[in-house]
Amino acid sequence: MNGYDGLRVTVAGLGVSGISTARALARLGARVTVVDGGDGERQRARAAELAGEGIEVVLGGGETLHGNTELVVTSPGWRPDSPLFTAAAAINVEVVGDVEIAWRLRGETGPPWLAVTGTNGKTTTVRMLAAILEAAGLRTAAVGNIGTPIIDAVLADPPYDVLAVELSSYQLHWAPSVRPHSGAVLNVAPDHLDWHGSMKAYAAAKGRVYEGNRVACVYNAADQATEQLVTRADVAEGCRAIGFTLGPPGLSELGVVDGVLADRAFVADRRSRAQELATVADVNPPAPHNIANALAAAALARAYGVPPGAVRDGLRGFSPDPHRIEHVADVAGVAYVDDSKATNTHATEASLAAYPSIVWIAGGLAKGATFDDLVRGAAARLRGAVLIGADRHLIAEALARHAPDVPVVDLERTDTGAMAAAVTEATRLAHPGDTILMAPACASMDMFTNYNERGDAFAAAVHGLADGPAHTEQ
Ligand code: UMA
Repeated sequence: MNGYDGLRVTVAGLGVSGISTARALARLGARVTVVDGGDGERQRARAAELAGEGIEVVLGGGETLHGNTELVVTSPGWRPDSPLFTAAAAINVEVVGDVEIAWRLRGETGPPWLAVTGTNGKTTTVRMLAAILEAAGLRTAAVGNIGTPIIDAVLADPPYDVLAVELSSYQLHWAPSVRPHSGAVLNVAPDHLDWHGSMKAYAAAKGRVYEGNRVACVYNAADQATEQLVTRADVAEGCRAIGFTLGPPGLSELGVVDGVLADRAFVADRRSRAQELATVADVNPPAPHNIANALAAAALARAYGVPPGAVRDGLRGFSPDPHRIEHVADVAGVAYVDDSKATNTHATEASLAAYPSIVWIAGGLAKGATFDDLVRGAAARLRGAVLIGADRHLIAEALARHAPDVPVVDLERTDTGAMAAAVTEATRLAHPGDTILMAPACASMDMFTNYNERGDAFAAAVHGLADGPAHTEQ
């Protein structure tokens, strides 16, 4: 007998997390209905599969609450003001996310969670963390927002020793009782403001990763907002605040000294000594933001008791995901760089800062962001800009205000050839020695399935250039 047997549950969303939640709760005896606003081929195929497992699916709806629901489990992408949740609140039905269900099922009794959130770098950090834990001989997985549903991970048989968990602000918003072993906020910059309603609400959601931490709250010494979130968190007795810095580490910090990643937090004689963990050259690529990711991953691993040698071996064996400041090709003296993963201004700022003369391909879904600071900071390095996607006018307006002399090509088309056209236009603007940087500062879903597809389209267009003239017909 468990708390879900016979419970009438509505699962909002037939995506990665909704399917995992529906299956897990149905197996526990819950009477599950999945609702989804979509009614496409993909959803119908999934619905048929779940129907075979006794799970009801309602497509093309999801605004009204299904009969006698006692609990709503939402997928992270659903906005908190969705009519379904208003309907649930009106009759006092609880709404939580799949991460909350994972915690309720096995949080206290299953593998400890080493949890990472932040505006940028969390996927890389979680992957680095998993690599380090594996190098220490532990059975682990990188789960959560990274794409592997966390319910599946907590129920895995045989069980994991420890989990490297990526949590988005959406997931944290819907997960009030999660209490990680240790947590890290890498940075906090404006993103997803349309979803959360305000910067304050967004930061507060991120801060939840520190709630109930038992060993370490890991923060970024260069980002005060992360440290403030630690001070506001309610943590277990004895839990320590651990900073990471690109400079020499102070007491209870991890940092960098003479090209060495050094730990002054998890060594007994830390008042007088630092422990070498790895060298900067062990981090791939050794760019500053990535060294910060490595330090955060190392801090969480050390909080879990991983020895220094495993930190080094894990980092050495780690290779980054595609679409993160990825050099695609050089054509006629121009470098083409894919940073499709830069879905917000904070990430784009880091990649624009890395090149002296840039033709910038940008645009997509702005998610409530403004672009003035970004454009003002990069104006002197812009050779030109090519704008794509639904909210490109917002970037065009910022360029007109802060970089009026920079030539801008405004691409109206949104068909499958649009990225090739953008690459062609950018190539026209570029001079030898320039970098054509696709770092959109926006989400991709107006034109692509996800940022991977957007990056692949860019790379295909660049390779098309190298082979001959790019496809430009309308
Ligand atoms: N849907 C509705 N109505 C809505 C919103 C969505 O019916 O108002 C339906 C869609 O038709 C779709 C389903 O809900 O069928 C999708 O749900 P979802 O958007 O929550 O996506 P999932 O497939 O469940 O994936 C989610 C995360 N997605 C989001 O947070 C948007 C994935 O993170 C995550 O990997 C997965 O759970 C497993 O945990 C992706 C992401 O973009 C990578 N995250 C954002 C980010 O990293 O910036 C937060």
